[in-house]
Amino acid sequence: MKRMLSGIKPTGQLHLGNYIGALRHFVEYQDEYEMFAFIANLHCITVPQDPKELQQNLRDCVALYLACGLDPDRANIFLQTDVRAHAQLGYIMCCHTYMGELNRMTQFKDKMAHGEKNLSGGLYTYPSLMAADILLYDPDYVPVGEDQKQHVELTRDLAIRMNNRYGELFHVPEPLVAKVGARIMSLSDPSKKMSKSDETNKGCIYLLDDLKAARKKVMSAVTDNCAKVHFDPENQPGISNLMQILSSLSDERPMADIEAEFEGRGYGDFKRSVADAVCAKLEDIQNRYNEVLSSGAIDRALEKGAQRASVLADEKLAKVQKAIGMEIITK
Ligand code: ATP
Ligand code: LTN
Repeated sequence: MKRMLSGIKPTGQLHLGNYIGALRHFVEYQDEYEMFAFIANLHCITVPQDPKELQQNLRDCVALYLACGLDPDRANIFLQTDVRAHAQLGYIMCCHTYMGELNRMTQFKDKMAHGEKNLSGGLYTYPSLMAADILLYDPDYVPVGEDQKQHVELTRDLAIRMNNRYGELFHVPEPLVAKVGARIMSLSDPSKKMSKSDETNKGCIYLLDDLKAARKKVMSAVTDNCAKVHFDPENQPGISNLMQILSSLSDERPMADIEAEFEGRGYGDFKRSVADAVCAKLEDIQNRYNEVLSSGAIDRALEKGAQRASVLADEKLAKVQKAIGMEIITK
């Protein structure tokens, strides 16, 4: 069985972009692949966090994994810090990453360009830690949204570099970026991706948003004056974004099908259909989220997942340290 791994960094509440770009694929693939889905809590602290809020976000993230349909009996769900090998291989990967490579990572470059002050060293080196997260498990595929593709490509470069230098250590993984929904845009500014750092709170639909509020965000989404439901991300970014949301939430319905349904109809009608699809999905997720919270399933899932993940991760770390010549007593 081929293996798949991915993680989410819950620096805030999970949103529809996280669901459509990443989480729903974890669920889809859990039968076909051996799935590792973890909560990247080490990555969370690359930016300042309030401890109470962070703890709540981490718990919510696991609850949402389960509520969205990840099943601990089929997928390995775990917290990054429960498997110590992540931090240790992360340091080793950092020592094999060139500063030039880190300087080219767009997420860090964007933050620098915005003139953000006091960025942490952890934020700068986090692609090396992400490489360790992945390479510890030799996955074949890493399902991610478009914004993370560059990091998986760096992971591939690092794996090849270390394999050439020390002998075959890592399987070289491939990013898996879906054709539709890999970059859901902000509803209030379709030139930016939907993100938890949205200050206006109008462009981002959180999975735990009140349904009325979510509907309102869809109904006030920025569109255009072309008066035509047509898929053209360049010239009609707002409408195309809503079409991607609708298609992703309705079994990848083809864009031509959506265009045909709304031909000659106003944007109001179209937005109502998108809002209905979004609210139906949120309601379903939120009902299950409430069940999960009161069931004790979170702790059980994390314990089981960490046990399985640790076996693979510890073995890989030992192999790497030995190959590098870092150990004195070799087993
Ligand atoms: P944010 O910008 O909201 O902070 P992020 O990408 O920094 O998100 P995560 O929450 O860890 O951090 O993202 C988890 C997964 O969700 C990643 O695979 C990421 O590519 C995907 N993702 C995030 N935002 C979007 C989006 N707007 N559209 C599609 N996929 C997304
Ligand atoms: N960097 C990712 C989260 C993440 C991840 C990973 C994703 C950390 N480690 C390994 C896939 C594989 C983010 O910020 N979204």
